[in-house]
Amino acid sequence: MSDLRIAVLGVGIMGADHVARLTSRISGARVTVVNDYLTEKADALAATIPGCRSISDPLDAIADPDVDAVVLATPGPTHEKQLLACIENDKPVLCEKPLTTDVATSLEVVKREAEHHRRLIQVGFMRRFDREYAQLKALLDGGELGRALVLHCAHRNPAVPQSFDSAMVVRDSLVHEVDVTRFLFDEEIASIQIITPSANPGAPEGLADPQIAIMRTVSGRHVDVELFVTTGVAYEVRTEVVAEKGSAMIGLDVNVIRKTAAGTWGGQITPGFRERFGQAYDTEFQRWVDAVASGFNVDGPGAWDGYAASAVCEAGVASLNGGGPVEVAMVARDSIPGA
Ligand code: ISE
Repeated sequence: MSDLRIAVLGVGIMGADHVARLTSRISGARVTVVNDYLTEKADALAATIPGCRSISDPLDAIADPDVDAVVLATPGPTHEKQLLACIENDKPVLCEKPLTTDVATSLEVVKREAEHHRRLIQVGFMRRFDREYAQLKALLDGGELGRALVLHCAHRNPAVPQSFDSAMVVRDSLVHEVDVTRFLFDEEIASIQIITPSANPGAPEGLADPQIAIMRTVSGRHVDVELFVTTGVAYEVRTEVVAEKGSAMIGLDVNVIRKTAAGTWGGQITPGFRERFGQAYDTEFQRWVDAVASGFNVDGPGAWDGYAASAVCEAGVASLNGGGPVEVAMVARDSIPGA
């Protein structure tokens, strides 16, 4: 079979990473088109890849006959239009989170895909493809620990861009634990509260950091998440499940532990999410390419998962602004046939 021809839209840090992985580590695919609002950037990248062109209009890139499938690494506010164009052109798409930036447009995308009668959209919640998360999921599904009752998470970033505001801690960072909760517990989240303790003096003025998220699932299970995005130290993502017959933790980030003649003991910190989740991104992309090649198009979280995450984050931002727990407003999945 010939290689899948892929257009990568948005070639900032993540998009350029995806171009590199598709070009060098993923089999069965090649990048034929790149696009970015910074046209020179896309032109320069295209020039380094044999058989690749830069197309300046994202919708033209999606419709191009030399493109079988699309990767969206563009800014969130552009996703709705680009996802709808993928549906109109019947092209499978792997869309970096968020699906869209608000609940109404996310729901619209879910409906339009359902009306199309062919699943096309996968959302880039890459943690589901991380070896440790996959092992944790298998452990829970295997039943050895009994019913999972509580999830404790920590999500720490050494730093975030200057443009990061308090709501982005919810929409950009917590969104991963929202998806992890739904993935591990196989149920929707019913309510969320965001607590803002004393801010880190090192955080930019006005950024509520750290934040504590408390979520409750529909069946009443408890989830807490410490979000701290300006630690100045390392990238740390820890997840502990406490269940009826035991507990399990991932993300201790223990690689090689050394003792040195200088009298030191320890290992190396992980600097960022691209290093921590590099394997997860590679596995996600290989499985997506294989799924598209086999006609299934989606092998992982889909449009519904993107919509559910948007709904929880919207409630999270309302709690951040208002203080108390906020109920998550979602339509019932079976009210949209095919979703
Ligand atoms: C970033 O956008 C990501 O997706 C990372 O996985 C997350 O850890 C980080 O907090 C976000 O800003």
